[in-house]
Amino acid sequence: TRTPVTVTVTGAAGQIGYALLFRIASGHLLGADVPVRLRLLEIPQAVKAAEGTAMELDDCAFPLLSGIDIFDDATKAFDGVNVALLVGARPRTKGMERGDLLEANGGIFKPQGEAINAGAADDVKVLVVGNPANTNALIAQSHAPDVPAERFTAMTRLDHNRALAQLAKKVRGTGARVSVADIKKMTIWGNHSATQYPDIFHAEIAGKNAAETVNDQNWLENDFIPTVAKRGAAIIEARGASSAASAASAALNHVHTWVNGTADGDWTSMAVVSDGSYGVPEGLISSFPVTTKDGRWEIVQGLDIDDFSRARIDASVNELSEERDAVRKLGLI
Ligand code: NAX
Repeated sequence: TRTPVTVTVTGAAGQIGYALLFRIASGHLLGADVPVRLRLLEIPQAVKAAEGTAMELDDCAFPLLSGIDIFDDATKAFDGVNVALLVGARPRTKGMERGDLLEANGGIFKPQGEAINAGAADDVKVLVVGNPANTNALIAQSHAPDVPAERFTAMTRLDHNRALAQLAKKVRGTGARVSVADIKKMTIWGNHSATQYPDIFHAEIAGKNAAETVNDQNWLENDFIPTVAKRGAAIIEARGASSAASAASAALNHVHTWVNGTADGDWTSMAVVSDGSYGVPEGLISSFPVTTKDGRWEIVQGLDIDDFSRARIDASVNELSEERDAVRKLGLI
């Protein structure tokens, strides 16, 4: 039998945590043949709720789940971690300025970065889901100098999946039989925020260029891009609560793809540390088209970026630069 993989989930008692843990324990994170050990991190007030979830996990009798431990101490929670899912974050509340939000999250992601640096396994992979995800990942990464920077990533896979769904819907509206599985090479660029740029100019639908197939610039600018970028707000409006199951599903997809690789002829979107590709300043954690293989990611190179795309990528990357400047000023990185 295989040695269990240690998976630490922060914010385990939250709504994404509840949608995530049962699927991790049933093999959707790493595969149906990989046993997992869960380590849950919560704030002291939410430990009891996390214990309740752990009771339910026990009651599922998942064959792959080899144990659950619950902590309110990051150093203990990240000890020996192979896959770290950083979901818990400080939400923006009424009257909170952006600086306050960044500072509050710095108070969470700095110590978590330090704890990962101190105790994580050599092969640790980190996914930050908690918002502002890109900048929270940057804060954690900057406090983990002994962990290679490329192991810190932030989630734009939900945006990627939303873009696949919207594009498939549009093409089906023209009478074509298209499923999300027929769409390859979708890209989300930039920040996981309303400035993100979902790019269909390199995407393919059943082997044909997606932008040419759709051939509707008005839809692209005034429907597709804003619908994808503002989908989180639309879900809150409809459901009365923010995206949870879809966010959990995307987190599973992100890690599964990172570990198991992208298919030939396809790529995915991940926010990863920039090496300067496509003019994105080195060191920013920005979303790119990436391929993965053997547990490593690589930014897809050589794509033509036209003026329309350039302006949108630059706008989102500028926002990331501003967030980096703000957390620098606050002494958080
Ligand atoms: P909830 O408020 O339901 O849960 C958050 C949990 O985190 C709470 O149980 C809280 O006690 C815990 N927590 C807070 N500080 C902690 C700390 N220092 N250590 C450990 N746990 C801590 O939020 P939920 O709906 O689960 O969302 C979690 C995060 O995901 C939010 O920041 C949210 O904005 C973000 N999202 C990110 C998405 C993405 O695509 N990157 C999409 C979905 C989601 O909005």
